[in-house]
Amino acid sequence: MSEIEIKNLEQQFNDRIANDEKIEPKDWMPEKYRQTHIRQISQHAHSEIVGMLPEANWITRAPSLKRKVALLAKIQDEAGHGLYLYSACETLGISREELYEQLHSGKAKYSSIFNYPTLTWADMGAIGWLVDGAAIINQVPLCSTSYGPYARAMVRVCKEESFHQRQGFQIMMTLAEGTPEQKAMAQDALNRWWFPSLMMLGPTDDASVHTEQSMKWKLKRKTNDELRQQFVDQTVPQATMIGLTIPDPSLKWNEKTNHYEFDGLDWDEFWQVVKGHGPCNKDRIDARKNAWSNGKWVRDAAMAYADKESDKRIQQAI
Ligand code: BYC
Repeated sequence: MSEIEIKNLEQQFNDRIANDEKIEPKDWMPEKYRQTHIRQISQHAHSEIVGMLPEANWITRAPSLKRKVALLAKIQDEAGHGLYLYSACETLGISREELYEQLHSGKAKYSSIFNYPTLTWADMGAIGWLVDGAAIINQVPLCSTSYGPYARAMVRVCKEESFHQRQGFQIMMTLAEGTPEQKAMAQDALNRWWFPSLMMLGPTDDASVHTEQSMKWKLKRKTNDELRQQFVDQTVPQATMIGLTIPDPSLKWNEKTNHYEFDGLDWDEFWQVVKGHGPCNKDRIDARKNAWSNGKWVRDAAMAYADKESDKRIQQAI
């Protein structure tokens, strides 16, 4: 293709983005747009799948049948989200095997938040309330992201995340209204999950290498700091309502800006976790690698069955 032809295609592509048109898998797109989407969508898919592990730790210890059923349903939803997202990513020309290989080898990232341990039942409440709460704030704008398959996947994901957030908040509310020991357990979970949940929304805008380009392509519709502020403004009143204290002594309402001021994020800790040195990084990747190798016989059996069925159809057609 000549340089002029490429320039024309780029111009048409930029016009479509400016007009809020969706880009579809067979449309022409700049190579960097394709690669950036593979990076973000795959990272998102991996986060959903790895994100099942901290909660799976509590399935057998849920305090009642009702809680167990709700937790199981939530974890199964996360598996579904991972599958829609892997499928959306495959439309960009990368195979499922390559995506898993990137996760297992450490080439692809997944969300920092899932490298923290789940120590008590209250952590199931804190994850639903705070982690899924932060995820909704991040993902609602992604429903209008420019790449069609990603945007459509996010619509259903966001509906399910709302249920997850409510089930988490309901667990926290019940504990906060319970015995002093139960309330202390809820407060302890909030203390441990608050800052990692804020940092999950990504580095500050001045340290974010991808935001500027991703905003231009309408892959991201809000910056990391905008999302973080929205999360704090939304969540602080919820904590107050159930009688829990946000573990940030500098937190205060600013009447002029109509926003909370907050502090206390440990970015050194964040980058350590992102680089693989968090409390559970090794366990999480080992669990995914084991699931992949233990599932080989299932994949082989499914392929053998598909081949047999295909042979049968060919025989019938002859
Ligand atoms: N953890 O330039 P930046 C869920 C990396 S799952 C690890 O700001 P970007 C759930 C970033 O990749 C929800 N790494 O990047 C599941 C980049 O490194 P690379 C997961 C992080 O992409 C189960 C570098 O730092 N959500 O809800 O513009 C149970 C510079 O960052 C993190 C998504 O994946 C992090 N937290 O913005 C419960 C949403 N943050 O790639 C709940 C989709 C940044 O250059 N993703 N990095 O090596 C996004 O919206 C964006 O990718 C982010 C980061 C806002 C996360």
